[in-house]
Amino acid sequence: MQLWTAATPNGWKISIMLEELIELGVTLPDVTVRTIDLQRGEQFADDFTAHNPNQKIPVLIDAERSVMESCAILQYLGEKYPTSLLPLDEGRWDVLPWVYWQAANVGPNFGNKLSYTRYMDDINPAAKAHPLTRFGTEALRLVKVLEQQLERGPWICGEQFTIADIANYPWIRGWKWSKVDITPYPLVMDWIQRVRARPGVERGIGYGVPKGEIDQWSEERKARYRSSGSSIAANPRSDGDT
Ligand SMILES: N[C@@H](CCC(=O)N[C@@H](CS)C(=O)NCC(=O)O)C(=O)O
Repeated sequence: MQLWTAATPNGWKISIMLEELIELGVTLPDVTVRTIDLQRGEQFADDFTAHNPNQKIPVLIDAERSVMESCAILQYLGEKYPTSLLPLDEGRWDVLPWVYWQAANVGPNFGNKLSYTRYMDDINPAAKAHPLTRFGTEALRLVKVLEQQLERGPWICGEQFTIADIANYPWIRGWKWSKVDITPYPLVMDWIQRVRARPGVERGIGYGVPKGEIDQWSEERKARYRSSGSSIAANPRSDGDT
């Protein structure tokens, strides 16, 4: 099995998943992790595009099958290696809607808020005002929805830690980087600590990041992400032309 990924929220979903499966006693096949250099545009290369026409990480390659979209990969692994991370009976309908919710809402809104907050220095502030308000307001509304959901139990879907927690955590944990102030939401703040305390999560968010920078990036790394973010956020390529 191969995982083509990078040290970003969508990439960490899959590394957390692999490590959580190992925590649950699953014997995985050998997984080769290939780090894709997004700044250099490796996602536009022909070999990458052949596995993911959408030209974004992560991609899972399992023999003849290539799976794109981080949440689809979570479901693929959850179904292939059945554990409490994804019930395969009726209970999957408690979990999958929150995975789709992340893909359709949390990822795009936190991602766009992050882009306008950190990566678009060359756009004049007046032009950024509307998207900043729009994505910031919606990101906060989603955090409020999460706060209400967490009234039902310690994890997003109740008593079990599932792929819904894995899908949402990497984006929500980056609230300071996205400048989405979640501090008025104590259940979300506690949930972040609870997820972070899991050994599988600790190892998963360590993929592609030096040990000392798992929770706090160095200034040099922040600057690197800022510069790669601005070129990636404005990159229209989809023709494999590097
Ligand atoms: N919906 C996709 C989003 C993937 C995505 O946006 N990946 C980013 C990194 S987090 C990427 O590859 N960006 C490179 C680019 O846009 O050129 C998923 O969940 O897999």
